[in-house]
Amino acid sequence: MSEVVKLAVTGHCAVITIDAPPVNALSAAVRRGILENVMAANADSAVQAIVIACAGRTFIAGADITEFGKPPQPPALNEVIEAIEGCAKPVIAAIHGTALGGGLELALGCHFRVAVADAKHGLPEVKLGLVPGAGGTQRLPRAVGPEFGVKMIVSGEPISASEALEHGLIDEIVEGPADGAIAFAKKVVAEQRPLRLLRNDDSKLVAARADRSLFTAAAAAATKKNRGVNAPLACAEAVSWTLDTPFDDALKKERETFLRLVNDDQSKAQRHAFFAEREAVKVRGLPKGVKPRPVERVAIVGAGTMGGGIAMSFANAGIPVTLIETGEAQLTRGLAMMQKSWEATAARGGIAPDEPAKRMALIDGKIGLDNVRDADLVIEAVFETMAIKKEVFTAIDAHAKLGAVLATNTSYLDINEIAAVTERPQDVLGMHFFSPANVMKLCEVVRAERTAPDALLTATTMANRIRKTPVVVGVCHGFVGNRMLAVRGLQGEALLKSGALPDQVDAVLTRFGLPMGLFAMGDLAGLDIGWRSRQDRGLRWDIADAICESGRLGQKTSKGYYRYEPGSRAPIPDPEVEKLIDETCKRLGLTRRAIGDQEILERMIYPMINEGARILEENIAARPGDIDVIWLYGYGWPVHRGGPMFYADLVGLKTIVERLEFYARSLNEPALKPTALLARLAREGSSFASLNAARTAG
Ligand code: T1G
Repeated sequence: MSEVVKLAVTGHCAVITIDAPPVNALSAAVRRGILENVMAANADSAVQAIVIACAGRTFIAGADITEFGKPPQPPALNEVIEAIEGCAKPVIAAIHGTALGGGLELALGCHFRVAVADAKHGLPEVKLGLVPGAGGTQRLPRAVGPEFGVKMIVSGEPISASEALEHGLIDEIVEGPADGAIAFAKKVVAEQRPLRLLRNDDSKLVAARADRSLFTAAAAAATKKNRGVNAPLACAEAVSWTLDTPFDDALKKERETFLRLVNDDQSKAQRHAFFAEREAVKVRGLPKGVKPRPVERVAIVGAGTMGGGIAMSFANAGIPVTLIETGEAQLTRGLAMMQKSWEATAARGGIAPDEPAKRMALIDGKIGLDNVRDADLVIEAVFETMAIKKEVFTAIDAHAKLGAVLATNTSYLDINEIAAVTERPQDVLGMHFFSPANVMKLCEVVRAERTAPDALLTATTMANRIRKTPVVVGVCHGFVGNRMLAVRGLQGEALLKSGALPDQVDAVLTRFGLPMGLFAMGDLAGLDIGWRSRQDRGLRWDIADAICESGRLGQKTSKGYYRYEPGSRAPIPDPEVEKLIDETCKRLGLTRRAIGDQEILERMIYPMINEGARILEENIAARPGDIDVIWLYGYGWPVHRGGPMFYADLVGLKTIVERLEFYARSLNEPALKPTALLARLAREGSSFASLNAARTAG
């Protein structure tokens, strides 16, 4: 008898219940248990209908992703689904929580589907670099039509129960999943409803079969922005088989496609990202039993772009915020920016029309730092200079309640130094959000030397509560993300001196899959930020400084590394910049040369990987996967490439070490020499994945 799947017969209805926490994933044991119990119920003459339900928080949330890449264990999911579909008695799926992937595919093999009102239904395989591999590409379009089906499968986004009912994915919305399903089953039996096998129901395919353009337009719309990513196109192609390929043949092709993709590096990268994100939020090294402090109200100091975005993130999660500024004008401007942003989202249908007012009501605008007094968590987001941060933290320390967690949103500065101006360094830490703070998922939670464990846990818990991805990092200049970004920026400057131009470097990075190139991003953020930071630290970057000294500060001055037409953000290569680069290099006695794209890619990415290894050596990040998560969610690293450290394993650490040694020598740049950790892993034929496994929370 199965440990994870139970059968109970009440009246003439068999209820098969899957109980495999945390998400009832379709492990081999679950598949076996379902098959055994479906066969038993089907063979039991007293049973007139079969309900498949789940215990715990959700219906089956998919195949067990931890089994991928291992030898498949019988029974295959397709076999289980075909047994359900072939039952002589009605089989009803009782959906609650999230019916995803193989879970929804199993429900699609049932003759009927009912769901509770807040259930979600989706085929998110594309987010793992896959196609649905158990008939989803063929059954879902037969339930909802190929145009809506291709949109669901290519986006991977779940739909609500009401949408599922509207599109014919489910038959009824019920109160309690199992009880509702039993009641529905009794109706089906009483009415002697014919069993609906989606494999035999082509009624929703007729229109698109008659006019294929209906489908091709939907497929084109769904796949338009997936450059260089395999799964979305494969998903669209698989759905197209509903129009011209017999069901069983299409199922075979779907399986072949799935097996091809599951062994593809892109899917391995996306599965790595899935688990790395879940690993990163587990804070290592905390004493047993430590609990987060309660947080009812948050105070944000500073209503600028970052402060406003952070305040929005908390209000989005329904948490009251005191937004503090020093002057009325700044406060009014900050509140207006938030109101405008929410209204724009509501206008796009992103939130309900009454949400902007509800969320604004959660924001209490105040003048004066004494207003931090009621907050359990204070987040400072003021000007990025140490003097101002210290002044603000001295005032916060004087007014904040005992036990409040005091966080700074600094991007670079030394939090130990900030903590030292307070009487409570144990309550001080960093919460480094990424702009735009109400959109970007990443929050680097910076653990200072004296940060108390429960203060740290409070910050990561609150980041999770506002749907951010918190990654705990240590104190150093730039923590993890910006420290690696600075290394890339230095190489960008060096590449211009070697002979590349901004648009060539940026094109290599955007073709790699990054949302923006290095120089275009500098123009967007403002080149004076880096310029001031270099001046603070007595550093000179000849070309970057010459660009700034000529008044080219980026988009805000309509010119930086590029020029910009009035009202446009599109970067246009500017001969003036090429001239300035040439003049600077001549003045330095440098001879520029043609640079190949491969050299640009290597000199952009490999030094970042090297810096990531250095960060791991210094324990500024706990795991290589944490660094990947930081780059995936803070800088838009393409998820189908898994993150810088995952990508390093794909390239091979030995190759990276050899190339770094070559550039260190040929460019006479000792800083490019491989770090000890990277050299050791390469020498041992090891990988960051092995380091990840060794450092993953027990
Ligand atoms: N397999 C294995 N473990 C899983 C899992 C899965 N499908 N989904 C979640 N987990 C683990 C997760 O690692 C974490 O573990 C715990 O469950 C809680 O997850 C044949 C081939 C369901 C919306 O892509 O989207 O079906 O860290 O922290 O925020 O065509 O999990 O606690 O040890 O995310 O409440 C398709 C993936 C698979 C769904 C719940 N399905 N999961 O979110 O909890 S491919 C998916 C999710 C497939 C078929 C194909 C979310 C969730 P730990 P969590 P959550």
